[in-house]
Amino acid sequence: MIKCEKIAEIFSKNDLTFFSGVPDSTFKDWMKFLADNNGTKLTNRIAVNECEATALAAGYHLSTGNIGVIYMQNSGLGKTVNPLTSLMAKEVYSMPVVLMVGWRGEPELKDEPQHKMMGRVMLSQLETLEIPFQILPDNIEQAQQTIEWAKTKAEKTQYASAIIIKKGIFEKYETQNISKRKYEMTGEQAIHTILGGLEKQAIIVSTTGKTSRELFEYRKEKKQSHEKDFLTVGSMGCSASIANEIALQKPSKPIYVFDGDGAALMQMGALANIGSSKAENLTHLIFDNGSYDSTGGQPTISDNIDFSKIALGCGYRFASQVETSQELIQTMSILKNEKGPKMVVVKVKKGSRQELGRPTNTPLENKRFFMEFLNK
Ligand SMILES: Cc1ncc(C[n+]2csc(CCOP(=O)(O)OP(=O)(O)O)c2C)c(N)n1
Repeated sequence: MIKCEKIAEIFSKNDLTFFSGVPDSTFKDWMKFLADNNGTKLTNRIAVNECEATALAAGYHLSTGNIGVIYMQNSGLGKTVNPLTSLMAKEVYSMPVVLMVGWRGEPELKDEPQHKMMGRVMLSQLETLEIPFQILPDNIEQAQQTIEWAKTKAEKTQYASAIIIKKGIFEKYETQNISKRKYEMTGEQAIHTILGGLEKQAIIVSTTGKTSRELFEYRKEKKQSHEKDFLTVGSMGCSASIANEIALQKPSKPIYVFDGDGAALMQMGALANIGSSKAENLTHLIFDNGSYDSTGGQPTISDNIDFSKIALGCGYRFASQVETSQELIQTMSILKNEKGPKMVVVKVKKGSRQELGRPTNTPLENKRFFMEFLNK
């Protein structure tokens, strides 16, 4: 395993001091280290999505002449394709950048279904994009060579090179700067409070990560079936759009989105479409824990923005923010008399149960039962 401090030194020595991206659990300790800053000269700009991170690296290069590093889970590689091919490519502005890509779904290793395909095609996708890559070795001397290689390659080609990060490479790092956000409920408590008062027919589309896992566990614990829930196990940021179209297609059914702040930020443009399409039966709940909890609790920028004002500005008919269970119960009851699209931002604590399970149904089973229920 590699110590985060050592890797930071190597990056610094190579003038790779600008980092931007969306977190991944394969390098969560490195992310925690970056977030703390630790007196290093490294800048960490957590981006709302990987496309934005690439654009930030372009802005960094234009203003300093230096090379930025963009980090991502391989699920985010697709989001970089447009700026890589139409901004950074040699035929266009020819800009150097180093990608740090977390390898989820590595063939032969156990991983969740949403990572399998990307894990299988990732290396050939990099080849198609003409991006040379090396896998970060699990030893500091060789890791140093890989980082130097990536920097030199990007410099020489004035385009991208990539370092692939396998699971378990970084040594454990404990966050020093503990979040000072204090809210009454956890995300799971808020989910339980809401589910206790929803209509029997309510349909839920939940976001990737812990929210879907908590929803699944709730149903299991209450011995309820899972047919009313569509668990978006991947496709971060897409749940609200999936739910919006379902709401438009099924106007007589109450449709709820269980979203995360990171996911809502990732595809914030979707709010404009939801607001414009005016589905009266759509309620968008954002469990705002100020972090990417599912990938290690790295901070999001949600505390700087007001989702409910943005929703109203986009045309939602109702939007509110709550911080306590009492406010949540009151708001959920007021909501019933309001027309959608509606949004409730639920400010919650960071963190979840250690022993939180994962859905035991396959995505295909989830889809089949959900479609049967939706079309009954
Ligand atoms: C395009 C893309 N980038 C990154 C990820 C990795 N990822 C999975 S869940 C998650 C965090 C989601 O944060 P949020 O929506 O705030 O929900 P929370 O985890 O806090 O419950 C991230 C970054 C991903 N799945 N897809």
